[in-house]
Amino acid sequence: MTGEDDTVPGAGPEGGATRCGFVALIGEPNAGKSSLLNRLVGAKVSIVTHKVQTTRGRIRGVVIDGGAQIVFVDTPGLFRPRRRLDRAMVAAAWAGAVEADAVVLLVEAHRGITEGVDAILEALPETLPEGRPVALAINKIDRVPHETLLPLSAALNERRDFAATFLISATRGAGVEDLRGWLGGRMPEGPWHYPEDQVADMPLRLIAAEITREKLMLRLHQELPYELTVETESWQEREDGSVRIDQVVYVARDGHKGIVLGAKGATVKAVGTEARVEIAELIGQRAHLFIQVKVRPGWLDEPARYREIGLDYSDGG
Ligand SMILES: Nc1nc2c(ncn2[C@@H]2O[C@H](COP(=O)(O)OP(=O)(O)OP(=O)(O)O)[C@@H](O)[C@H]2O)c(=O)[nH]1
Ligand SMILES: [Mg+2]
Repeated sequence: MTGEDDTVPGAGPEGGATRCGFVALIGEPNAGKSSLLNRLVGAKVSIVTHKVQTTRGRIRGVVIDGGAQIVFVDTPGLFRPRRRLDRAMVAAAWAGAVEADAVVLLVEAHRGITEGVDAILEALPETLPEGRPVALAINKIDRVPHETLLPLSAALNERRDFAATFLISATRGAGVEDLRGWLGGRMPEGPWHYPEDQVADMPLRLIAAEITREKLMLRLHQELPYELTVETESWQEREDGSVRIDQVVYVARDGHKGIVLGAKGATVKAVGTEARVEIAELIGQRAHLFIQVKVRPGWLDEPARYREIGLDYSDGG
């Protein structure tokens, strides 16, 4: 993966050659990529909801397995994009796969080879450099009878010669350690990119904004979550050891502001409380969170809004 120059080189284990590499998690929206990332890393790095298109940018989680440091890249779901934001998200997902040392394709056990999975399988050979190992992870095995798994695995392996197949449950943890161990063994030799104790590579202000977006997504319905974005505007350490965080929720339409606020501000207040608790836990400090809701009709056409969440506006053009 390119663009790593700004990272702190970490020391590997004493003696012995270290290995380090990138693994991209790809799949349809809602396949469980972020759940798997969190499970692999053992910490909540990426937000998870029951809705599609939760992850927007590329989220990195870091883990050490034996002598290998594995940098997992959670990606937005792969689907047929229509809108600019969709296109930028899908481009980011494919870029994650192209730049990685290994790729894990997640397929949902209970849905099988959907049209979307079919399209991904079609696109893989023409998108990935030759020889790039792709592992198959059949996820959500807790949702199906076991006897359905072998036929699904066989059908998928007929479509592509996967380097390995794993039957996993990202939420329950089944099969996840095997997958991680296998990936660790495939990482190329090289120095670790991150200090040993680092689990994520994202600025705290972005993680904090993502946490608030997760709480909003869980409370709001229909198209609204798509049409909003959250940014952390300021992060001030206070003398008493607490931190004051100011965030803005941008909505695209006038009518949406009221929905985000809720009656007498009840919705945004509840969201703020939930987000504050989680942010405080994450940073190990008391947090004061202030959320403003602003109408910004054109935000979906503003490069800066894309940059803020780690996307390239021109990818959507
Ligand atoms: N039963 C079950 N549910 C799962 C499993 N893994 C993920 N889920 C659920 O599937 C939903 C989507 O999970 P995410 O991790 O957000 O999926 P994603 O692939 O990151 O989704 P996008 O970011 O929208 O592309 C959530 O409700 C998860 O709790 C699993 O192993 N078993
Ligand atoms: Mg996700």
